[in-house]
Amino acid sequence: MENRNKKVNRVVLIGTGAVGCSYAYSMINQGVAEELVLIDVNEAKSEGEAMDLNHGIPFAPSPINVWSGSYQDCETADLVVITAGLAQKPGETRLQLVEKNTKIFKEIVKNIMASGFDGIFLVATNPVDILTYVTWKESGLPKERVIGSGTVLDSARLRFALGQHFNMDTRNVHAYIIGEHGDTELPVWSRASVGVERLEELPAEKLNKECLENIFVNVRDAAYHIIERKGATYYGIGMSLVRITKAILNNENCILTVSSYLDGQYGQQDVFIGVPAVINRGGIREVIEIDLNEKEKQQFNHSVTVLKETMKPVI
Ligand code: 6V0
Repeated sequence: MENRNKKVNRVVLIGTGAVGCSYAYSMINQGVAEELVLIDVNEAKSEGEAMDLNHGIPFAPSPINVWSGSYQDCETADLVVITAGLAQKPGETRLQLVEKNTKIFKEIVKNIMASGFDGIFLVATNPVDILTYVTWKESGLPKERVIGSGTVLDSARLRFALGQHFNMDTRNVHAYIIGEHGDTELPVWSRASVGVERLEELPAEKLNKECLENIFVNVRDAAYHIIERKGATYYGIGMSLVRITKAILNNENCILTVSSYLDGQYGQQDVFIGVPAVINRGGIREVIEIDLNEKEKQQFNHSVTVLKETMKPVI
């Protein structure tokens, strides 16, 4: 009789490329959901990935059903994660992908909604802020239930870099990157802290402005550096997506810099962009408005302008 009324958590993953599979692999290793459905336009690929992943399940922390499915499986899904589409080629910006991936997304979201899906969307495909907007528009779901990975990965990269600089556990580093997941993103130094010390109050011998700027530029350009070396980035984003998934399915009410719809916050309207938001089982509970300094405000507004300009031809 135990668990008679317990509903299992079902996650459907669309796109079993490098990012999708890194996500699936981390999901299994972290024991996050009970069901994981894999869908790809290349069916043989999603079938092969499901078979391979299943052979690791005896070593997973908890049981999980993984199979290669169809859009019909989205009907009862709690969460649909989209990592399908084209990736950046060396030297290509995320924004240059916009037209091709918007077309792919319109088709994918139509198929998902035709199943009767009524859960939460999590989008990772680039340019992520724009494709999150496309997903929201095409799905007709409430804005709270459409989430982009935003700058969660960028904030993780920043925390890692600061952790290295101070030789401190990244979990004790609090620092946010906000804005477009891309070239116009910005660090919110005014709110960053390591342990109990605010970064801005540290003496210059511990951290000077030039050093901070170098750390940020390396974080902002990390994808280019990785793509130059190995062709793509996927482990970091895979784990970032699992972090967001856990926040949703476990009703965590935790703060992550996801791509969220702005409806007046930060003085902006009608755009999805990376900002700190509280995430729980309902999706985005609330967007947190940081009191930015003048320079940060200008940079953030510039980021919004660039996104809106890029979006115009496809929306
Ligand atoms: P990949 O390895 O080429 O995988 C893409 C997958 O999508 C392939 O398996 C395709 O068959 C599949 N696909 C294409 N069209 C469709 C369709 N219509 N329906 C279903 N499946 C389809 O790319 P990779 O996994 O490396 O990257 C995926 C996306 O993630 C790209 O847009 C990247 O730019 C983006 N990233 C986003 C990051 C973030 O922080 N948000 C980080 C890294 C990559």
